[in-house]
Amino acid sequence: MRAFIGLGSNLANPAVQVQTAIADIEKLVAVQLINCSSLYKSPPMGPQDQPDYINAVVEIETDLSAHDLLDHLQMIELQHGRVRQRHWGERTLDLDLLVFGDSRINDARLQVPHPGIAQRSFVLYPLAEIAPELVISDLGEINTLLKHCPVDGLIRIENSEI
Ligand code: 5RW
Ligand code: CA
Ligand code: CA
Repeated sequence: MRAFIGLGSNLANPAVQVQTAIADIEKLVAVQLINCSSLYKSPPMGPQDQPDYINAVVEIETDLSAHDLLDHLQMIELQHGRVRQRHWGERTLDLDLLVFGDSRINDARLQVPHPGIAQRSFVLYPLAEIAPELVISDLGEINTLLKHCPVDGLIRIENSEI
């Protein structure tokens, strides 16, 4: 199955957190890394008294089920020292399963496509960078979503800045 994962961090050297998390995802058995967006920096959504975020999106191919993939992603979050703090607060690493083939999943643990995709520039722009032709279940063409999503202070980071 082809899947897309959103990565975010705003603590403990966010760019390094995101880059090492991409390497951790690549190391998973039954997961192949297909493509990787640039890193992006943006002001926090949610509480404003927290550091700016670094975000990226990766595309993978996997034989895992969506829920087994989620287990692995949550394990990687814990390995990066993620601790539950306030709602929508700062975190060392957040991994969101954005898209899992054409699947629609709605249960207590997992909502796919991720409900925030269309409203969050820090998800949509990196996703469109690596999958400009993507059509998302229920949401439609990525380029149409992009046209309706303000940039919201999102900046693509050049490799030389990391
Ligand atoms: C809360 C996401 C409200 C969108 C959240 C909302 C972020 C972030 C969060 C991230 C940026 C969840 N995660 N802000 N805020 N990047 N820039 O990855 F509308 S908390
Ligand atoms: Ca692998
Ligand atoms: Ca999350």
